[in-house]
Amino acid sequence: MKTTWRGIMAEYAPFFGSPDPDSIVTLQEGGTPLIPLERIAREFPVPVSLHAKFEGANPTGSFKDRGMTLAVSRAAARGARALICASTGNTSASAAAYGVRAGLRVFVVIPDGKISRGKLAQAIVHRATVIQVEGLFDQALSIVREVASTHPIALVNSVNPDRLEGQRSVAFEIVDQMGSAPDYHFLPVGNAGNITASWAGYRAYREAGRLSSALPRLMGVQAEGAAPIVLGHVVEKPETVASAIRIGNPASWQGALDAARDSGGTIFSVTDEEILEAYNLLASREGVFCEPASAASLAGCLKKARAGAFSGGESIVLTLTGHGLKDPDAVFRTQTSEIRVPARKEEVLAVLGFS
Ligand code: AN7
Repeated sequence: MKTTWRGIMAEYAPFFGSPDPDSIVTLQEGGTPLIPLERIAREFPVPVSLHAKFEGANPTGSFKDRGMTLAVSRAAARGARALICASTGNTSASAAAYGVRAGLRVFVVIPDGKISRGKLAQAIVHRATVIQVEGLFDQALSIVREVASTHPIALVNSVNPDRLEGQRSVAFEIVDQMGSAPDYHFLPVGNAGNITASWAGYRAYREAGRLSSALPRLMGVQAEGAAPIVLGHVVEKPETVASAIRIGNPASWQGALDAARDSGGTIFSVTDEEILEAYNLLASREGVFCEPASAASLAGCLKKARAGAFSGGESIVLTLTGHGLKDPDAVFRTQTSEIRVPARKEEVLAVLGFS
């Protein structure tokens, strides 16, 4: 058989303590495409090189798989029988898949009625026990943290350091794909684990001698209605169309601030309208379908471009954190669907403009 991508723990083994291959629980996550966005780049006021790291191409459709392979492998090796997480959807989908692969029971605690249907379907199909709490993600997270600290069940939220350790791999791959780090790396910020991990990844790669160019500026983008880090205080009632990042009290708050400060980047917010504009632009101009939260990265980049932040020639990477199929309702909420005609060739030709 041809050599295939073996998943991040095998591909970047020295960065993960060179694990015994038999101990790895993997769905061959990572190895995701770095897609040029030339049509969108042409709209920028100055020429830039723009790429999307399409994390929707991971096995469960989001970047969470990078951390889950580590967290579940190590939990299983320690003899865990069950996993628990709180989630806005993607973590639960990933935990459910990796958990079942390791033969563990999985419990997911989600905010009532607010997670997208695709993600809920994943948790259900992998036989996780889904517990909806009548409250927000932040409440769900504090409940599972308490439960896991006092009961024999492994917590696989990003407060588990194994998760962030695995999520560093996105930076390794970007450097390998580009041959250097980009000047700017934009990504959505919810619980703030991913920006913390991406920054740690670039630094680890440089310390290991695998990145000789400068480190990128990390540009974290929150949704305006769920922007605690930007505001500098907890948001009691976060609201945004981007349900994945509807989080009012991020666990890795300090990590995000450090990443932005130490890299010379920033954390700022965009409106839901800007998120949806970017979401539609990616799908309709580039053929790239990501979920709304993911498009916050492009929305933020466009906002900076329009404000004159780039002088020309910069290389920019956007993390598109999750696949658009996670949340198909987001499409139908804003766009009309099919054209209906009687089942005759003439009717179809008329729509094609050939009559
Ligand atoms: C598509 O699944 O928090 O800032 O519980 O699903 O690392 O939290 C998801 C977060 C961005 C934010 N994009 O990343 C969960 C959860 C998508 C996401 C984020 C999430 P972090």
